[in-house]
Amino acid sequence: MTIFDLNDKIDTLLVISQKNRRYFSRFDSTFGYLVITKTEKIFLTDHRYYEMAQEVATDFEVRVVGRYTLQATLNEILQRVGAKNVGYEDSELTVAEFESIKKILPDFNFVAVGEQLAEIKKYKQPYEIECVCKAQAITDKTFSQILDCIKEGMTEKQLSVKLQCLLLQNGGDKNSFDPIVSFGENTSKPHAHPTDRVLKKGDNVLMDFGCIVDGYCSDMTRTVFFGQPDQQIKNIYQMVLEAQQNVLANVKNGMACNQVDEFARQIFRKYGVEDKFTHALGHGLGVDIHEIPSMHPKCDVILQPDMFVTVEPGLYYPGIGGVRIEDLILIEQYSIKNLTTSDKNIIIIE
Ligand SMILES: [Mn+2]
Repeated sequence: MTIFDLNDKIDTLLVISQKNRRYFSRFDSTFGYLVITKTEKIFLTDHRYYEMAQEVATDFEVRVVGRYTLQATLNEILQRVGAKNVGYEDSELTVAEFESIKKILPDFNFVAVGEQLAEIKKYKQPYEIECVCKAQAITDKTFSQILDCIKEGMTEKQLSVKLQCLLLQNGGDKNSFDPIVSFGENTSKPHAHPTDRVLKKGDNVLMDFGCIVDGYCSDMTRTVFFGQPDQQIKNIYQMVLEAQQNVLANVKNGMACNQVDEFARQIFRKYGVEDKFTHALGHGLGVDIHEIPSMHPKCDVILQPDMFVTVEPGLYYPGIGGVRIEDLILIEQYSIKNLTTSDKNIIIIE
């Protein structure tokens, strides 16, 4: 499936954003333009990237362009390929960027294709699946190593740095997002920023982290206990685990996201704690850490083979703490593949 199958109004796609340039060409650069038609693929970039782009973006004709020659070169190429209706990334460009593009390319009609691009990116190619699997394997390995690094008196920030070092040492190219690391009462904030809060016996420790390998993200969350937890937070953990297991046992190809979300919510409803699950069940990922679909009660996107989604129920009690457990799954025709292999039974670090 290509963009031209999803939008028959356009004859050419102009890619400007770094993420989508990376997506289509597999080459990461801070400056460049892709011109894609049904038969031609051209990568314009400057001298800093020219040689590398030729090596990596092998199915593109790579051409050098400077900031001062951009207008003339883009016009010349678009005319040569016979462009009339040019698809552009309305969901990636700023208003100013789009205005400036229209100004330097006045002879072409621009058509917004952001939604169709997201639709294409939703289904992963074998190469993309391989990258995400590698990234998640590194993330699981990092989790197994971080448990030995959790020590009394360390701060959330220090644990976050340790996580990031391990992700890189294990082969990650960089973080897929700033890790969320929180202790004790701070774990009730689902997206807590690490602070100088010091780890004490009896705290729970929430870690949500991932890395990028060859442009593709991983994502996982585990909540562990430092010393014996009190019964209340242990109960919270068991409810979250039951909700996640109910999803993993039932999710399959062909289901709507809101149906899948309901598998978690029905467990929480049974215990009367539904109001403590305050976010969506999960999300797609790929070159971005959050891609479509978002699995929430109003999302009717159907899960289909070659889509990734995270499954991350959580319960949050302000002043007390929270628990989230997140796995990353790949939808396959007759089953699902859970990429996250780390243990989910209660882990108590003594
Ligand atoms: Mn996530």
